[in-house]
Amino acid sequence: TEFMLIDNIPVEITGEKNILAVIRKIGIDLPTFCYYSELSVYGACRMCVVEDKWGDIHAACSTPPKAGMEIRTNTPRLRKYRKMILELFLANHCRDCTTCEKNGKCKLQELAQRFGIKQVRFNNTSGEPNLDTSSLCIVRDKSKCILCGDCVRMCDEVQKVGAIDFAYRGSKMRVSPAFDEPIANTNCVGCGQCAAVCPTGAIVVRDDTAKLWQDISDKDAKVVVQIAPAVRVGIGKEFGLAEGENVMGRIVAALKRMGVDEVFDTSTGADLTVLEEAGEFLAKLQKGEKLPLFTSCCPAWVQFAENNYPELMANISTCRSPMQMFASVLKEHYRHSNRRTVVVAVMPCTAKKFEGARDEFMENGVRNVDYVITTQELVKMIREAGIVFSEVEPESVDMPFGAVSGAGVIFGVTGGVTEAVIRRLADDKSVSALRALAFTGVRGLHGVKEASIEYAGREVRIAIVSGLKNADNLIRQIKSGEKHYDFIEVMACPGGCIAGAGQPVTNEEGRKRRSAGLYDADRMSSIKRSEENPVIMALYSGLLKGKVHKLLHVEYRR
Ligand code: HC1
Ligand code: SF4
Repeated sequence: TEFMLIDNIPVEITGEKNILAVIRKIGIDLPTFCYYSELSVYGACRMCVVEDKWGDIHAACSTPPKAGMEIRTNTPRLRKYRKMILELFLANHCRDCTTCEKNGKCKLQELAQRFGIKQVRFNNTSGEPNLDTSSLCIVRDKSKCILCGDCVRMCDEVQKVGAIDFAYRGSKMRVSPAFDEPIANTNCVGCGQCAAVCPTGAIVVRDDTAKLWQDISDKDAKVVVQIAPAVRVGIGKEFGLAEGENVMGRIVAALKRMGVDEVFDTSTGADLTVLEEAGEFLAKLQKGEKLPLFTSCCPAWVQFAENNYPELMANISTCRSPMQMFASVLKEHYRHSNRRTVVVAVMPCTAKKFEGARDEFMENGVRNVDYVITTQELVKMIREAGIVFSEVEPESVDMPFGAVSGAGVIFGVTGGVTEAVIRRLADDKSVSALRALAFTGVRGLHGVKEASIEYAGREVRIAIVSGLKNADNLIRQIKSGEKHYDFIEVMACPGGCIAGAGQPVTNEEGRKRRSAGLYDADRMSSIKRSEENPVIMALYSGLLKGKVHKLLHVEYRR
């Protein structure tokens, strides 16, 4: 075994790529702006500096550990250095902190406080807020960017989109889309992952809460809310509950207290998706039509395919996403209501804001989903309403759509859609067969998974990817003939919707807990398969009669 000394403590080196990881292992929270273990090392912010025994200074993120190394993390020189860096950042940063979207969650604010910055010795050169509000999903404010490049690397390395990059040099350097275009005019797919890693308020999720407050207070509006699967396990921690705890009942109750009329579960929509998508897959399989079939519930993925692989659109399921299926059902159901029906979706996702606004999902100029509120926005509304979330008594969702299956709930984690569809396809409906599905390779948070099942005497090959770069790689392998699949699930956010950019930001451990929260909900659900959901059966024999294609399917045109 190899050791190094950190602040005189011997620490074992166990394959860490840099000394930052070794330092954090012993409970020292070395500050960084530009380091994420899942992104490449950029080494620009210099906050993670350490001193060696000769007094030389190194950035811990870009220095590999060596046996016998002696490192100090907290010397007077390092403290002075860090303060200086922070002051330089602050000098070039619009400091309207009290009205900033990121107030209270900003890394710069946090570190300035932690290092006791009371004044900044340099003139402020940032200017006024400088907003790009062109995207329906995210808002950029150039005046708050500290050039850490986290967004640039996320967009390029994890999402393979590359919508933003560094432009200009020296003191003019900034992060920007090519040719300084508004972000909406680029190939941005609205996944919001750049906002999820931005340490300041330079990229944030678009805030649509004002619309909801307004509709709630409008007596002529009937406000109907649907809640996505992943939201229930992503929100509790914000209110002091355990990360990953399923708080669906509290969310329903909080929304009711805020004044919304009806609350439903998007998992009901997911059950519809399972039946439709399984049907579509079987039809293709039996007719020998072109496979693979790609899932279509992730709007960032759909847009990515439209931008980069238009020829694949014929392979993407025609199923609307659960959110859109449920919304068209809801609008149909309340068609004759004497009030204007406003369908709001609470989603873990920023791209859903874009999906809801697509032309394909409008009827007579009216959107099926009137607007989307992310989990983060819901948190703000609950706080604004003064609701003490941890003390709210849970309530159930409303009738007549008040039933969901466990299959519909696990949609929120990578592999969930696939498992739900396989449950539908499996001939063997026994409990043990259902349990065995969990071990076919569909579960877990890996970015690329493979599984295979037997169906009607043949092998069905399945791939499950999250993170668009993983999707891109897979598509290349398919095109080159290296890989063959029949069914492919794609989610843009690494880990699936539980790690959506609309959720409160979390880490790997948090993603595991959220995922476990959804599988727990499935285990506790007495309805495991979508086809066993009585609401779905009633819909097919009622409201959906003769309208399945119109309400549940879509042809993307762009
Ligand atoms: Fe998702 Fe979906 S699972 S896309 O991740 O298919 O957003 O949670 O609502 O529509 O159901 C998101 C989550 C969500 C849809 C469903
Ligand atoms: Fe890139 Fe996603 Fe951010 Fe758009 S929203 S700039 S695609 S990371």
